[in-house]
Amino acid sequence: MAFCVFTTRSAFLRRMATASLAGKVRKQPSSDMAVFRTVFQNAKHVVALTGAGISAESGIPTFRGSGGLWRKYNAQDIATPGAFLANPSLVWEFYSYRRDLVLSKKPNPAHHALAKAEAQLEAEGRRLVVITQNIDELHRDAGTKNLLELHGTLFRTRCTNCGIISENRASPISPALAGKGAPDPEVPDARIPEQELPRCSKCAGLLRPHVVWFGESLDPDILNSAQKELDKCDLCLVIGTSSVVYPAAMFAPGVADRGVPVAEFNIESTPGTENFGFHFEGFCGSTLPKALGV
Ligand code: BJW
Ligand code: ZN
Repeated sequence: MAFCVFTTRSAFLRRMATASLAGKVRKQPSSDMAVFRTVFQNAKHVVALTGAGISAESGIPTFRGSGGLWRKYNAQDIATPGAFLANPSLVWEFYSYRRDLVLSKKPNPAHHALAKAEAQLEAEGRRLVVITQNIDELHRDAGTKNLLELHGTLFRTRCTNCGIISENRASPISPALAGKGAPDPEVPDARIPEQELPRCSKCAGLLRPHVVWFGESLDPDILNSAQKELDKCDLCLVIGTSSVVYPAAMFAPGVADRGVPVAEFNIESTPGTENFGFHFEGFCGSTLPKALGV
């Protein structure tokens, strides 16, 4: 087996960057920022896949872990069609609380870094697109233009009767939800009658949040667009996601499988980490601006 000695740091960096560009994914992900920077500077088409962790430093709780509890419920137990069918009042309280919380929050340096990088790359004839699982619209607020929102948004409703989708940023979204939705575990369920929950202005049907719950299909157009970006990208960033929810969880491993470098930014390892060439542990509000040089 050939034994190779790199005489200078820059020779080593060049070799590593070439290896990464050639798609060699090592078992132990690298945390070498200088090597990543070289890969980033050479990339023509970057996909950033984001999850709840990118908004954590804006003060929005993540979905899993201790922050994911609302009252005594796991957030993932309420984000289901079954929960809405059984208790639409409870589910609307949960979403009403999150709408109000998000309306009071701003994008953080990680959101801004992606938006700035997109603009910089575009000026150089390169491309960066954000595929987000988040429903908080903070990427839009930061100025990201190339954006695919896989799981919908908190600020659209869909009528369960006629299917119409509408923008809605009202607070409260219906008078009966005013002051409701407090996350304290002692707060009792408001048990709002269905007629007083948000209703359709066209047909008076019950509205629901236009988000994707467990067991529901993602919008096929958005999914197709995401797949096209993933197929074409030559660098993928995976930021603040636990990589456990499908189909998003298979996006980055799929990119890595075709030999494209993938860099994960998270405060901890995830089930995806071992598939990726780079792992930058820490708050993405600090690591990402450094990595993108913005
Ligand atoms: C930081 C940080 C900082 C913190 N800096 N990092 C294949 C196999 C097995 C199951 C399935 C499968 N295909 C489909 C399924 C079923 C299901 C699924 O995936 N289940 C798994 C749990 C096993 N998927 C679906 O049902 C999807 N539908 C579908 O595929 O339809 C077809 C089909 C259906 C059924 C069977 C087969 C096929 C729909 C999924 C919809 C997900 N919806 C939600 C709710 C949206 C609305 C809402 O928000 O209320 O989306 S669930 C929830 O999870 C939300 C999130 O977008 C999503 C992902 O969570 P995310 O973003 O990763 O957040 P967290 O909290 O998990 O992680 C945060 C991370 O940040 C952590 O790693 C932290 O360490 C990190 N972090 N601070 C950097 N400062
Ligand atoms: Zn309607």
